[in-house]
Amino acid sequence: MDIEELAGKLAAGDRRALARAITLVESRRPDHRETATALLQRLAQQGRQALRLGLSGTPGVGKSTFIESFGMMLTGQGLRVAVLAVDPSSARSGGSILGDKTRMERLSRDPGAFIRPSPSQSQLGGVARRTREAVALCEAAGFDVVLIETVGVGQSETMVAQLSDLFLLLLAPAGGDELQGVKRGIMEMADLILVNKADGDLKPAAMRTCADYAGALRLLRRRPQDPEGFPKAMCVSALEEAGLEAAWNEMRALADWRREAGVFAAVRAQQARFWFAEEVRQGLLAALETGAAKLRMEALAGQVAEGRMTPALAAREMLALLGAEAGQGALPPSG
Ligand SMILES: Nc1nc2c(ncn2[C@@H]2O[C@H](COP(=O)(O)OP(=O)(O)OP(=O)(O)O)[C@@H](O)[C@H]2O)c(=O)[nH]1
Ligand SMILES: [Mg+2]
Repeated sequence: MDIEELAGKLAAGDRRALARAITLVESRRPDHRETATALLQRLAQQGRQALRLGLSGTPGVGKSTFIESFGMMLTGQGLRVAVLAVDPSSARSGGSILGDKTRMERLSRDPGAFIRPSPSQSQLGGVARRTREAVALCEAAGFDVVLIETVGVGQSETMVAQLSDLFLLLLAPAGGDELQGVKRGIMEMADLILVNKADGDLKPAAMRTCADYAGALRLLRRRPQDPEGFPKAMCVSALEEAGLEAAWNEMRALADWRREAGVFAAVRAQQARFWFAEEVRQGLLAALETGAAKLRMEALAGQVAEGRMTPALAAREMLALLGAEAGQGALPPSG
């Protein structure tokens, strides 16, 4: 595969080239991985930037419906929108994939939009890298907004927050008067809380929920990356396409403020550091899984069990071996 040609087509916004490049970064084949790494390094020099929006919410809260309405609104303004999904396979049932096809039907046919469903079967480390690289590819292809969706389970939110410029939390109107079981850590990551389904019979409950969250957000410690009034809670209706422009205006206002305050670039730099360290960790773990490493590990374990080596000494030997292997470019599989 010719990297120059692929990079050229990507820069021209060719969607088929984008799809091919994403398939390349998803591949586990070592030669593909090498090409992907070279391609990404080449594209990084171009420095094109999209606004990266992370979107999280529990199943059924309306993520797909929101992405469709919000995405259509953005393409209607002439913006190009890419949608990526982050779903560790365990979180995703077959039914909702089918549901997505109908719920994002209009957006998936929109020439200004690109939707990449999440491939199944992966561990979080692989998902993280694949998504991060797909984001970079979408940016290189000139998309203005990249939406990264995740179901609110486990660590995937932290991961998506580390990939985004703005993190949006989608909530449903609460039944009673207590706040939904949103973990404090997730609240603290949110830049904008969107209470969805603020329509019909649900509207009063949505407005109460929104007020509750606005109150809860005010109690959180002020973050250096926020101007006055952020993070914010707002009501939207993805179904009736209400409140979406207002939400977009808030996102833009926040992003503009952060750019001017130098926060935007600083956060991206911190994220790059985070992912570098993460890659190193993943690389070491992968090096531990090679056949040779497993054999050596077993041999050393035997020595330790027989009392001929201390655990510390054996571990030191093992780590020295892993370091040499990881350093030789034994790249971990990406899946
Ligand atoms: N009343 C109302 N219903 C909505 C709204 N948005 C979504 N829904 C409904 O909520 C249900 C779930 O919507 P989805 O968009 O599939 O939710 P999701 O968060 O993508 O769900 P998963 O993909 O399973 O995680 C569907 O029946 C939608 O029609 C809204 O703004 N108002
Ligand atoms: Mg969905």
